[in-house]
Order: sequence, then C-alpha cells, then structure tokens
Amino acid sequence: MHIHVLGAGAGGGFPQWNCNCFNCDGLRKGTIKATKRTQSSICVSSDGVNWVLFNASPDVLQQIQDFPALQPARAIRDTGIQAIVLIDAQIDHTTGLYMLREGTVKREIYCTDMVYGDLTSGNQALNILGYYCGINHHQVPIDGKTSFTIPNVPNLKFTSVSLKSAAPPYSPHRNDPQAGDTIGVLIEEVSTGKKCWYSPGLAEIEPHLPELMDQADCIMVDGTFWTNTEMIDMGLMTKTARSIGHNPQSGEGGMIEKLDEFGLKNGQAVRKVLIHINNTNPILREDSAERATLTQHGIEVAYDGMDIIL
Ligand code: HKS
Ligand code: ZN
Ligand code: ZN
Repeated sequence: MHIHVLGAGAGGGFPQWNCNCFNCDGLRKGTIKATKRTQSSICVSSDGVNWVLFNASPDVLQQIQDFPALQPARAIRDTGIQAIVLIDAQIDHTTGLYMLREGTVKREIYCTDMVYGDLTSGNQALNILGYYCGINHHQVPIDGKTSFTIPNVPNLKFTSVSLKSAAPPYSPHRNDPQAGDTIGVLIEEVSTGKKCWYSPGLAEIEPHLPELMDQADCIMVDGTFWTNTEMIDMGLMTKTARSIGHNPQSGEGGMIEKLDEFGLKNGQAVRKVLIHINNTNPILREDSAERATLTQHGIEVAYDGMDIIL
C-alpha cells in the first residue's frame, strides 16, 4: 500500500497567511529549521495508478501538480483520483472540492450522512458541484464493522468509525455533536493485509478506537497542537485544543502518552505519524526540544510529499 502525504498542515497551512508567530515569521525569514506545509490531505493506492483522495484541501491543485502519479494522462481529460473520502465537513478538508469541478465524469464522494448534510446545507459545496461535474454520493458506514470498497480502486478496503468532535461553525448542528461529524478510517490492502489508521482530527482516543488502531501497521493521527492551551497562551483563541477537537501531543492523556501504548505489529515497529499540524506547533521546528521528544517516542512528523509504503 502506498500512502502519499499531499499536505501535512492544519487549516491555514504553514506559514499561515495572516500569522506572524515565531514559526510563521521564522519560516518566511528563513531563520528556523522547518519546511512549509499545505493543508491536510493524503492519497492512497495499491496499484500506484488508481488513488483514493482523503479530503479535498484548498491546496489540492498544487498538491496534484507536485505528485505526478495523480495525473496518469491516459486520455485528453484524466485523473488518477478515482474517489474522494471526506473525514469531516471542515473548510480545510472540503474546499478543494470546488477546485475539482471540471469534467463530465461525476466525482465519487464517500462521506457520512452528517457530512453530506453539512455540505448540502450550511455549506453548499456538494450542491454547487452539481452545476459542474456532478457527484455520486456514497454513504460511509460508521459502525466500525461494516467495511466498504470503492469501484476502480482494487485491493483496498475501508472501515470507519465515528469520533468525538464538533461539526464546523456553519453546520446546523454545530453545538449539538452527532455521530458521523468526524470519522477515523482503517485502510487495508487486501492482498497483503497491511493497514493504516487515519484520523487527522482526533479529540480523544475513545474506548472503541484501540480495537481498530491495534490492527494498524501505521497510525496517522491528529498532530495539530503541542499543548492544550497553545492558542490561548499565544493570545490567538479562547478555546482549548481538546474543545475544538484536537488532542494535544504533550501532557496527561496527550497523544505521546496514548501512542506509547501501540508497539509492535507482526514483530515490526508500528509507524506513528502526526499529520494536520498547526502553524503554531513547536514540532514544526526540526531542531526543537519538542521534536526531539517525539523522536524519542518513535513518533514521526508528516511533511508534504512524504511517502509511506506498507
Ligand atoms: C490558526 C488555525 C487553527 C486551527 C484550528 C482548527 C477550529 C475550527 C472549528 C483547525 C485547524 C486549524 N490554523 N475548525 O488560527 O492558527 O472551530 O471547528 O481544525 O485546522 S479547529
Ligand atoms: Zn483543520
Ligand atoms: Zn503562525
């Protein structure tokens, strides 16, 4: 299974257009050891020709240009993207749908009923696509048991589960969380049995998750913030990381502590990768103490263009 990180940044990317924090300012000036990151998205394939796009980032056009495998050029109009799976309805994961409007072949969209509802009401993205390429909506089951497959994407199987989180600000049920607002997905390559867990928005490793995460050879999870009060401490927001759906890396119950519980899979070390990293996070600086701590715990920080072959 080939997993390609198209974008490893959180909403706004890195550097963020309006931000002058130590990281963003330092990256622009070249005074810190870090690389830019576009907004959160991965693509996955078994045969290297047919791909599933996970999330449609506002940066998707640049991401496609930077990864030629997504453009196999078999016809005058063509793409390697066979389907799009949306893990939530947030701006940073869905705005790229507008950029993928051309053509006469319908986009195959896999999402939960909740996400479909948000993207046809508070946010009209899927309705608007109807005026261009059109879409086929496929309902993603979230019982953690019923798997689904995608036509034209041979050898991959997907199992998803609902995660604790909040719907986007424009959702009709923003203050009333529902199952399916955000999901995590276990991606399996059928012929090899290799598996990757993907949850770029993860507020808490709830009791029903280890059952699926334990199966994974690679765990790719929310790397948005280092501390629970990161944005508050910098005077940028009044809400904690957890309250906006992102479990921080450090501290009690944090991602480092939780990821320590995952060790070996078939005698091999499980790969642990953080993705959806906010511009304010010190782990973006490759020589930071926080990055060294992650390395000690065997945790990697995703970067744009990262390839994971399982
Ligand atoms: C910044 C942003 C921080 C950020 C926050 C969130 C809020 C929102 C909601 C997020 C993200 C980046 N880059 N989605 O100002 O530094 O209220 O639902 O998801 O990608 S959470
Ligand atoms: Zn986000
Ligand atoms: Zn910043």
